[in-house]
Amino acid sequence: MDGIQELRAKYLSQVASAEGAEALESVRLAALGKKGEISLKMRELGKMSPEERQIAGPALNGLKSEIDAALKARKAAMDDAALDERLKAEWLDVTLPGRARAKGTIHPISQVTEECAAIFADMGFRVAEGPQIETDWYNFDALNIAPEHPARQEHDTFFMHRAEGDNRPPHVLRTHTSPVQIRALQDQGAPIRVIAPGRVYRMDMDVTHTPMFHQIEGLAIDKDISMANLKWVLEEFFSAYFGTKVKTRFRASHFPFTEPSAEVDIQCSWVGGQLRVGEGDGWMEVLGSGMVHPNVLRDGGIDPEIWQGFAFGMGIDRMAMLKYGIPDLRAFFESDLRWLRHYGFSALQAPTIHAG
Ligand code: 2NL
Repeated sequence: MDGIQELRAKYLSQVASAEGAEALESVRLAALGKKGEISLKMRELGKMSPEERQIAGPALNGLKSEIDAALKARKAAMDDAALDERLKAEWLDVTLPGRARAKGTIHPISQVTEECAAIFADMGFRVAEGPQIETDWYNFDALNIAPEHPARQEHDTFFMHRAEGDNRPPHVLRTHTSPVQIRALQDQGAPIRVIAPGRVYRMDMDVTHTPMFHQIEGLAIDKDISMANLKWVLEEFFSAYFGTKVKTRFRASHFPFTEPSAEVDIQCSWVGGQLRVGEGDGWMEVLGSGMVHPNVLRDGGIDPEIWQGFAFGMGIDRMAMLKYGIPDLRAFFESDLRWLRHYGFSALQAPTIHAG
């Protein structure tokens, strides 16, 4: 049949020179599409005589297959070339060093809380937790704090607002973590050994006070717990915390919730303007403590004729400053650098920890 060779040459050359998938598709449509040149020719087969058809039929079919194969081959070649391009362009050097990320560190208050909890855990104390919004019964009455005590005045404590006619018992932001220990005593009974770390709130704001701070209290109740046990536990604690033997000094004091009560100092000295804990003949007050008052034991649901024990409370913020080298509360507020160093702020160097 005339023209087959011409068609063949025309379309094979168009396939060979087509650039891109769209151009190739246009060639396919022009040759093999519904209205393509070869398709139209095939439609004409029906009008031919059987002899003519016997020649033209196979020739057109052969041409169709040949162009089809050429289209597929060209498509495959173009895909290969595109893949090669991508492989060249998207090359990744997996041997390059990673990009270092600035890491933060645990907050000093959290770190010190965990350190303290771990030391007391070794002496059999478990961590107890409780609400930061307390009833005034748990925060005050249960601790033998009389209604006329100054801490119970609006001036010193954050009282929750009550709408007119709301007769629920008054609630406060806890002023110490003692209520946590009352709840632990009620829930678990005696004997008991717990510590209660957490946030506490007092209406105080000046250069040495913030309205929210952190406290850790401890409570040990059994049948024959004494002040001697208290002194041993505290000396063990301070020595472990500061990493050096630390002596304690007890001074008689008064708290409504303990009787007798003692304020506890730790041994320290000042060398070249730097505080050194566990050295020398100076003393620094760090803690309040005593034997739990019988009224408080009763409020905790246990019989003071059978059970007795000690309790203590100290400030976590202060303990953090002492250990991480902030000499007094004012330095904490005036010098952020030491805290930033502790946080691992990358422009600064590692913290220097000194004790003893
Ligand atoms: C201080 C004084 C203290 C307590 C806290 C306490 C708890 C219960 C019963 C009796 Cl459940 N006492 N806690 C006892 C003595 C002192 O803290 O000046 N802290 C910084």
